Amino acid sequence: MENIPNWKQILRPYEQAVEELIIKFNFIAEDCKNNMQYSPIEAVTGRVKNVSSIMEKAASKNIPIDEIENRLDDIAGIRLICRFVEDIPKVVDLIHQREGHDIEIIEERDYVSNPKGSGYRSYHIHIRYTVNTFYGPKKLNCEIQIRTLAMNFWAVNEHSLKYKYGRNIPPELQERLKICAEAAFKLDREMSTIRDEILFAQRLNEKRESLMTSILDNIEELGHLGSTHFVAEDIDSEFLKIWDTKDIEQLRKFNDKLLGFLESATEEVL
Ligand code: 0O2
Repeated sequence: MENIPNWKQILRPYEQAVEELIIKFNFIAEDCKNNMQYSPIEAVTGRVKNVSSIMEKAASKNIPIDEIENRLDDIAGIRLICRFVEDIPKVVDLIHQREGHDIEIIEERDYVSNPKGSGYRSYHIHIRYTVNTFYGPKKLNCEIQIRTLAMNFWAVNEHSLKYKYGRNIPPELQERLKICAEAAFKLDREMSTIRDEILFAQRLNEKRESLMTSILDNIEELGHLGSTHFVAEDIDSEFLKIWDTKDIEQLRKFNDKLLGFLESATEEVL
């Protein structure tokens, strides 16, 4: 009988890899937002495959236990979710830029242009990633899946059904899932036609929120300084009026006015 592997110990570096990669991709997303006002990465998730799923996959591919780590690509898995299908190649480019640095690209599979028979769409990149563990450096296989929100919605639901039917989904249900996959892809294409409008609205919302935060901070600060310019009721009622209009230009002017008050209030204190 084969010895039972110490899975806890084997999977530990994979946990480290997943955590590190989640942090790295979240930083990339944030930096994209700060520098280009938009990130092609909407959300980052990751997981280490559970032991029963590893064993099941290894058995289905006739992989002996001692070769599992070398031959299974997705013990560590990262999922990068995009809003729009056009974002997928941009995310792929971001990953290509890291090739040879912290990531070694092994293989790419474009199930977006060539969906699977099930209807599954996603872009897969198999990488090798080195983690520095307590026992020294270790190179690990990891799969990055890049897909849109709509593709993810489909895949997550289909995955649940696969579990329910032990991977043998009845043919009639499979057909309906294919129709759903096409509907999800149609949704992606339709959304792309109004992409600019959506992104403009998103930027406007973010600008409005940051102005609101700044206005509330400045009002609070003026209150603390007890400025002679600061008549709480007047400021409050002016703020509520402008808040009702939701007009960015008026919010900006009001915020500039508060900043002016703050400047002279600070001089008064000094
Ligand atoms: P889990 O539970 O998500 O980990 P291969 O024999 O090499 O072609 P392999 O190794 O499965 O097949 O690679 P492939 O096809 O690139 O699939 C890897 C992973 O992609 C799967 O892992 C799923 O996460 C996802 N995937 C692939 N096809 C489908 C599909 O039809 N439906 C859904 N929902 N996901 C899919 P696991 O281990 O199968 O599953």
